Amino acid sequence: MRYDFKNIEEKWQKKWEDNGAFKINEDDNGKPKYYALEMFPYPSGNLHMGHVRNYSIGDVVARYKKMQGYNVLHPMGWDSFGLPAENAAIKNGLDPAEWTWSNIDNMRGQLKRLGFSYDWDREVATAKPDYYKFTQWMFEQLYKHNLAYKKKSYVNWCPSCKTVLANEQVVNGKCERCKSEVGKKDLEQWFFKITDYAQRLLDDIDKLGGWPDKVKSMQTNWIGRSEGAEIRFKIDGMDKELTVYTTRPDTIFGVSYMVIAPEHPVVGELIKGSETEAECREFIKKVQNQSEIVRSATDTEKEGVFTGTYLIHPFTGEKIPLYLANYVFLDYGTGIVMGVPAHDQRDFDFAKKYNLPIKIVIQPKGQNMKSEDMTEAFAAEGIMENSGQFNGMDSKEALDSIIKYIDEKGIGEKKVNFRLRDWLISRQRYWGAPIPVVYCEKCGEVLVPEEQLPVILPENVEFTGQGKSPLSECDEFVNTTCPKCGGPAKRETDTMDTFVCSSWYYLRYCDPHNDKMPFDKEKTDYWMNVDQYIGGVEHAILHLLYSRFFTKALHDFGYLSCEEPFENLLTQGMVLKDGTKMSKSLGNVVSPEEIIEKYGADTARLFILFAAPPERDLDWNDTAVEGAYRFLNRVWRAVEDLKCYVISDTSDMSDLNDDDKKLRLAVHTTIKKVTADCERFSFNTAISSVMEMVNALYVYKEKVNKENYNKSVITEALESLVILLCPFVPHISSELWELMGKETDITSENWLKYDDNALVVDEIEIVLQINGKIRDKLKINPDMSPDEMKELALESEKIQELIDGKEIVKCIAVPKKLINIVVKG
Ligand code: ANZ
Ligand code: ZN
Repeated sequence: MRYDFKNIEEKWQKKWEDNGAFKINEDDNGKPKYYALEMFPYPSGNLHMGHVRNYSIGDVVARYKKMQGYNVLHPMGWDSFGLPAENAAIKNGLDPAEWTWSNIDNMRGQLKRLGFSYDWDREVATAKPDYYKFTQWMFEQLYKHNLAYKKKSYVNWCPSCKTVLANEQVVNGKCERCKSEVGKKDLEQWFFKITDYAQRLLDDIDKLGGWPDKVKSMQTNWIGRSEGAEIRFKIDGMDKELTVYTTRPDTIFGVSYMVIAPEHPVVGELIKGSETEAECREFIKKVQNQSEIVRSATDTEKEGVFTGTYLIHPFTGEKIPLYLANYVFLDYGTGIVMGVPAHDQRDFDFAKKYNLPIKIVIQPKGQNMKSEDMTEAFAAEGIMENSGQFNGMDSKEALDSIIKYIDEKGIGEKKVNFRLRDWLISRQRYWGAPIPVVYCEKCGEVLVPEEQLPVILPENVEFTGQGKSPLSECDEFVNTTCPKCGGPAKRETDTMDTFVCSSWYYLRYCDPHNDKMPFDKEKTDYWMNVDQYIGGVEHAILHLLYSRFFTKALHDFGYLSCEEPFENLLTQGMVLKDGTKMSKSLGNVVSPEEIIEKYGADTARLFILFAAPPERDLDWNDTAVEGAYRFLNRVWRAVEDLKCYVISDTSDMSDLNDDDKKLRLAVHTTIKKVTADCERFSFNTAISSVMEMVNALYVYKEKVNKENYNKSVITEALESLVILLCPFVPHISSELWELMGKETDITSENWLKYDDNALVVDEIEIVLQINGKIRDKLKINPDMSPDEMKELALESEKIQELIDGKEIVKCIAVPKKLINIVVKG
C-alpha cells in the first residue's frame, strides 16, 4: 500500500471533527491547563506561507502539550474588520461583509486542510455583532474610567485612503498601505489614555521572562521614558510664563534661543501684531502639512521663524528670542524647548542656519573647546563652565544640583516624560466597530447604554471612496434619539481602529459564547495567561502593547485577575523565496494550496518546521519540500513492512542482542532529544533526530535476519516513531498508528519517557560508595565522563534515600570503576 496522503488527510480531518477531538473545556480531571495561541489572521482571502508557518509552529506546541497531559486551549479566529474589505467594496463593488465572510470560509477550509488542532467551537470573528458588541463594551468601560476621551488634534491623514492613520501606519512619511505621501488634518478624534499606564507598562516588561529580549527592548524604546525637568520662562512684557521640558537642565546657561511648536495654542496670541506675524502664519500652515515622521527625521532641514517675542532667562535675566520651528512637537513634553546649540545637534543645526549664538557650558574633561571650532554639538558629559555657581562641577552632578535649585526657587521641577502617546482610535471608515456614543443638543456626548449594545453597523451604505465615511452619509444610522432625554441626537460616525478589536480577543476565546459579558471571570481565571503566544515580530510593539494595556485596565476595573496577557512569546521569522520576502508584489509566492495538493498537508508542515528554527527566516526550497515528502514515504514503508511484527505487550526487554540494543539506544536517544528540543521549540533539530532514528530502524530491518527480529524492540521503535512524529505530521501518524492495530486516538496518547537503561551501551558495572562504603552497583556506558557518572549516581533512588537530609561534601568519580559520595550530617 502506498502513502496516499490525500485520502489519509481527509479521513483524519473528518474523524477529528466528528469526534470533537480538540474540543476543550474547564473540566480538566486534574490536568494542568495550557493556553497555546497564535495571532489570528486578517481574512484577506487566502492563507499564505507566513500563516502556515505561524500555525504549524503553534500546532506542534498545542499537540505536544496535549500529549504531555495538559488540558490545552488552542483557538482560532478572524481579525476581520479593516480597510481591505472596504477597498474591495470601493474597487469592485463588493459588499465588505460578504467579502469578509466568504474569505473567512475559504481560509477556514484551508486551515482545516492543514489539520490544525483548533477547537473550532471557540472561533471568533471581530466583525460579528456578538463580538463587536463587547468591543463597544470595552470602549464604554474605558470611557467610564476616564480612559477614553475626545480631542481635536492634528492627525496623520492619507489623502488617497482618505483616512486618519496612526503614527505606526505611517512608514517613512508614506501611507503604509497605499504608499502616498501622508499629510496632516485637524479633526475631533477619540483617544485611549494609554499614557496613564506608561510607567506600569514599562515596569512590567521585567516580568516578561518568556519574551525575546528584542521585543522587550522595542517596547521599552516605544514607551520611551525620560527624566528631566520642567523650567518656567517669563515672557518679556507679558504677565505670562512658558514652560519647557528638558532632559538636560545642566545646559541651562547655554540657552541662546527658545522654540515653540508652531501648532501650540498660545502662538496666536504671541505673534499677534508682531512684525513677523504674516511670515509666522505662512510657516504654521506649511508645518501642519508636514507629517511628524518627516518633521522628526534627522535629515529634514530644521526651519523656523522668529515670533517677535522674547523670554527671560530665569538665571541670568537675559532676553532670549522665541522661535517657531518644525522640529519641536506639540504633543511631547510641553511643546516648548530651550535651544542649546553647543550641546544638542538639532539646536546646533538650527543655530547655524539662523546665526544664533553657540555658548559652551560643558567642556569635555581636560579640553578647552571653542565654539568657533565646533562642527557638531557636544552632547556628552563633562565639566561645567560659564554656568555661574555651578562652574567646575561634573555636569552629571550639576544636573541634580540645578534641578534642586530651580525647585527651591520655584522656577521649575523634576519631571518624567514618556514618548508614548495616547492611542488614537478613531477611524473615518465604515468597516469597523462603531463607537457607541451619540451627540445630543441638550445632553452633549452620551454613551449608548450597555443594554442597547451592540450599535449595529448598518448594511446598506454607499461607497464612494471620497471624503467622509459612508457611515456619516447614512441617515438611518446617524439620526437617533438621545438615550438620556429622548430628544433628537446624532450618532458618532467614526469606527474603532482594528487594533482595539484585537486587544482582547484572547480573552474572548476563554468564553466565546457568553452573551452577557465579554467573558466570565472564572473562565479567564482558569485559562489566562496565555502560556505561549506565537506570531510575527511586526506586532512586537503595537498589538502587544495595546493588549498589555487592555489586560491591565480590565484588571484594574475588576474584570480580570491577571495583569499581563502573554506569559511566553515566540516571534517566528519570515518565509523567504530566493532570499527575499514572499509577496504578491514580487511575484514569488508559493501557495499553500499548491503544496497541499501536490504533497499533502503533512509534507507542508514537516518542510516548514524542518527548514529552520522558528525564530529564523526560512528560505523556501522546492527540493527540500521533495525531501520532506520522501522522508514521510520512508516512514510509511518502514511501518508498512514491519507492522506484522507489532505485538501488544513490549514489557519483555530481556535477552537483547547487540542489534536490538543498538536500535533501542537510537529510539531512546531520540525520545530524549525530541523532548528536550520541543521544550525549547527547536523543532528542526527534533525532526532531524527522528530522521536519524528512522535510519537506525532501516539498518536493523536490513541487517538482521527476519527470524531474529525482536518483536518487543520493533514494536517499541515503531510506536515511538509514530508518537514522536505526531505533533509535526498528525495525519500520517494517526494512520500508521491505526495500521499498527491500535484502537486509540494517537493524538491523545501520552508523550514518551526515555529509558535510561536503554541509553547505556556495552555496560560495565561500577560500584557506588557513600563515605567509602559500597552501597550500590550501577551499569554504565564505559565512555561516561566523570560528570555524567556523578549525575547518574545522584539520580539513583537508592542513593537518594541514603543521603536524604545530608549535605554532600564531595563526589568523586573514577571512570569505569567507582563513584564515591562524601556526605556530612
Ligand atoms: C535642552 C537640551 C539641551 C536638550 C541639550 C537636549 C540636549 P527625550 O530624551 O527624547 O525626552 N524636546 C523636549 N520637548 C520637545 C518637543 N516637544 N519637541 C522636540 N524636542 C523636544 O528628549 C528631551 C529633549 O528633547 C529635551 O531636552 C528637549 O531638548 C527636546 F544639550 O532641552 B532638551
Ligand atoms: Zn439628550
